[in-house]
Amino acid sequence: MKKVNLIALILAIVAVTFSCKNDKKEVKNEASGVTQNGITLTASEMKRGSEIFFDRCAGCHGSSRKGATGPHLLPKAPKGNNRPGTTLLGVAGIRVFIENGTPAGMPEWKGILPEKDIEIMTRFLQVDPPVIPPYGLPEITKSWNLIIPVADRPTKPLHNRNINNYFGVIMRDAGKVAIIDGDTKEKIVVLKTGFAVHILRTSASGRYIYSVGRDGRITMIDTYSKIPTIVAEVKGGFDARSVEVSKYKGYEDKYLVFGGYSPSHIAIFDAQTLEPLSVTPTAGNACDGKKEFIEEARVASIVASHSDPVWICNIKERGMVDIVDYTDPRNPKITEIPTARFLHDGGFDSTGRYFLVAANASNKIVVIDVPNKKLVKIIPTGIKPHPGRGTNIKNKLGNLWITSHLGENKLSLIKTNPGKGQWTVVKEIKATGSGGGALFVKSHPKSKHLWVDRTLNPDPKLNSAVDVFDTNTLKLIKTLPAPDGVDGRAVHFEYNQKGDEVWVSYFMGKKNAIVIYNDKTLKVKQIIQGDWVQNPTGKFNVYNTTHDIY
Ligand code: DHE
Repeated sequence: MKKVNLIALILAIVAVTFSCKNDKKEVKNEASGVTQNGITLTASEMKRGSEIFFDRCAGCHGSSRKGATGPHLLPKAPKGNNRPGTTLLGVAGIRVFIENGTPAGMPEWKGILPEKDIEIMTRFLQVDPPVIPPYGLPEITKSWNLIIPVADRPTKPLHNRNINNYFGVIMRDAGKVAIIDGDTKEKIVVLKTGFAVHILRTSASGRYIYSVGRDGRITMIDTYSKIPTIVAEVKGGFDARSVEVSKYKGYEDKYLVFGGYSPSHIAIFDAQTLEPLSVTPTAGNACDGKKEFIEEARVASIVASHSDPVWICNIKERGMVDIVDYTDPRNPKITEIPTARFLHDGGFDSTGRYFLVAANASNKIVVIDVPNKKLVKIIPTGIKPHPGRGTNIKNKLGNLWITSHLGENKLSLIKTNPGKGQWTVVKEIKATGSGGGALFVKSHPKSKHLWVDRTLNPDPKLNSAVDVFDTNTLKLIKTLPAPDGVDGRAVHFEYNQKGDEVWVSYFMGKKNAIVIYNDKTLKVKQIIQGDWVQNPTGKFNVYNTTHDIY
């Protein structure tokens, strides 16, 4: 954050502390809008405020604004919370936070959100959040749209392309997914998939690509048709970040699981048609045994075991790892493992037996033994670990799973194979410059390189570059700035099927791109740009996603 912004922020905090805002609570909910504590929003401003909040804020502050990774944003502080209510901040105080971000990791929204939206948010955050209507199995079923029934789909690919090297690339703000042929680098198609798509996952056979967006919409894409085609859609909730499929032998391409942020629930679908099968709410007690009941218990990352018919679903605010047995998908059996708060993202070790997930409010990584449904260890690493799915490398220290950190400049390397040091941080390394902001790390079993981004670092020099380390020496080999003709923030990596190319996205700039590097020479191989490349974020190679290669 710039120095002048920091001063503005401190002034705002001082102003808040001494502010004596009118805190009369005369709530007047009208069909036409809301008036509360002297603040008025029209119905359309409430609608726009809710949209912006779900898109930009709910991820960190919670769908009901009670706080998660970020603080609560309620007019009055909830019981036991010492952060002031937003009415104390007032319009000017809220504006300072939105425009400048915070050193704790909140981005600066000035220049990203239009001025009109910022103004609406300064008022929206001072009235009670809109009530979230019920959304269960009947509502999900109503939203289900089977566009092409299974019987009408091809039985084999209607083209000669190599589906295993297809890349699904998210064009975040456009709500689209581009399918790119990784062999020829041609854009095959750009499909409209839903508002602010977040991740893609592929079916166990690799035939289908599923997307999930911040609007809770799941879209199913068939890669066997001549041009990849949307064959089914369903809305699993109002807000979501995760989707996964059954990968255990005998269950390939059978079931799909959806992790709801709002409502907080696990929903299971038929993976061939997206017909909804069951919904299990995730509200419950917190992991630390204090009998604190948590209503907003959002489902963060989900992975599918290859060795058992289970999904591992991470219940963020409760700090519970839920092992979901999908053999009876209408009545899934769930084993809950108490761990640490707030669970976010994670992935498998190189054997696929252990799952490692970030508990970002505790600055720890949790290790789960999947076949035995047991907690192995909770490992302190650094401020706000953010591994994505993490990545696995091997050198003289052993088999290592790596996480980056949002809150500090640190990569923690955890030994995963048996022997001295197993499940401890055996090495820490630093990327270039200072500060955190790293979101993703990536390597490949065939590569000698470890790639790291700094997407949320406030320094444009750092957030537009990527660092590459040698996996043997663990020394930084090169910092690669954005190539000529490309700008924006570098985010997320994906290898191609062969493991000799690395694809990096550049988003939130004027010249967004997907940059393809030769992993051996670290030279740019190709830059993909065009009108259709709109804020590209996650990239998912079919083979690597299907086989959990990272
Ligand atoms: Fe993500 C993964 C949640 C912000 C890009 N993101 C995930 C996962 C979760 C999550 C729970 C793990 C899914 C899984 O493995 O099943 N992300 C959230 C948030 O709550 C948060 C912090 C705020 C929000 O409002 O969404 C957030 N994420 C972002 C971004 O700002 C990113 C950079 C761009 C965007 O989409 O807005 C972003 N998240 C990604 C990507 C993945 C991801 C590319 C998949 C990584 C992978 O390799 O699997």
